[in-house]
Amino acid sequence: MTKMTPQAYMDREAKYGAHNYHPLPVVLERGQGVYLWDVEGKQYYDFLSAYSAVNQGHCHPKIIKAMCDQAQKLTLTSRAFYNNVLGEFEEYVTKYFGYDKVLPMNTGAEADETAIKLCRRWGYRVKGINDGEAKLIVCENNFHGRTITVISMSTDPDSYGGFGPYTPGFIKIPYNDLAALENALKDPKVAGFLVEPIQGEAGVYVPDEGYLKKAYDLCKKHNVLFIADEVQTGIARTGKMLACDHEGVRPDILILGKAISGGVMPVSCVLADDEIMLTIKPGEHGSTFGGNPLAGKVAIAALEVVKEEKLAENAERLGKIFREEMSSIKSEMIELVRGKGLLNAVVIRNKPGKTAWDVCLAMAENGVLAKPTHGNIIRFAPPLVITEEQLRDAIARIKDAFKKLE
Ligand code: IF1
Repeated sequence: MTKMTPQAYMDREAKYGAHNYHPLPVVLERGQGVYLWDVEGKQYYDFLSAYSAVNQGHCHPKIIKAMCDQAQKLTLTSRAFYNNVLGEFEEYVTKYFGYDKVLPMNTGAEADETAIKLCRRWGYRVKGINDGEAKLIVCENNFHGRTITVISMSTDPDSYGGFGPYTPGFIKIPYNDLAALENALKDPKVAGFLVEPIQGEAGVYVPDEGYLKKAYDLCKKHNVLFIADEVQTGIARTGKMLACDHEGVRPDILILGKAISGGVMPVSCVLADDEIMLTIKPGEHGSTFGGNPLAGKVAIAALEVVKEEKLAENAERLGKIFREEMSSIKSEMIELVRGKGLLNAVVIRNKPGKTAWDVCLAMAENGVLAKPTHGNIIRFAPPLVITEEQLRDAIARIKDAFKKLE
């Protein structure tokens, strides 16, 4: 069997797969830690980490072992019956993040949908909003997933365009704008405020220092739930276990996904205290795979790795070095560098032949993988297991890519 060329792999996907992505022309075959290898054996540093799902590094041995051991025993029972793992995961993750209860799902979008349902249900059963009239405040330029209700919150035409009609009940306000939030909170039908502590997809927008805490306090003043979508910013990515931890904010509803499984399989969940969580009764929400035993064991191992390997501390320390080094690059192309921990972005002054895409192609040539968002922003998010030596090697390759394009 002759080896397929990279182009043959890409052509096959184009022929048989939906065209809902435009990937960089790299065909990957293996991953280990911070490294990826393509089908021709070329090695890369992964600076996307599957959009922050692989914080623990590719194929982490402890997580893979947990998966393989459980996979030989029992992978799925559905919630029609009990099993011996779900409770172990529920106890572990609620104590890990400090909440009464957890509702396990699979994807981030499902967890956001679950949070919206919990918030509305709390609005009706606890706050006393008329049934069917609850509203949720969201931020412009948000990204919470791709389902119809979630894109109904979006202000990005690429996300919502051509998919209407949309779910009603969302009030959109500017991000990082406390006056706009205070004004929107005057509406007594508002049940919750859903926010990303850092807007990842929008281009790693870090709000002003104190924004999250003040927003939380305003929500409490108006008996409104503060809901944090930490699907991308959570699990040590920004230098703390949660991005909300930088301001000591404890969300009323916490949404997790991506790296809670170390990128090994889809696992997501919503954490809340009893007053909120118990408003959903048996048979009113769930999913076939939500809380399956395989996911439970994988997530426990993935979360243990975060603490055992001090990934938050590593992200905090190396993130500072990354931003310093990137800010020192003398290049007309670089407009600014921003981020927190190892969630960073470089804004590019796009010119013909010198766009963010061209930079990503040049970096791939140099063995570093990253991808632009919104045309001119390159997000840099390596696995949090990266060492200083590996980071500095990758930075040298990134600098060289910029130099080649000058
Ligand atoms: C794609 C973006 C990132 C998320 C936050 C919920 C979800 C995501 C803060 C939904 C997912 C992924 C989705 C993926 C690319 C990636 C992405 F560019 F789309 F926006 F990371 F920034 N909340 N983000 O970031 O989680 O349902 O995907 O498990 O859709 O292209 P999911």
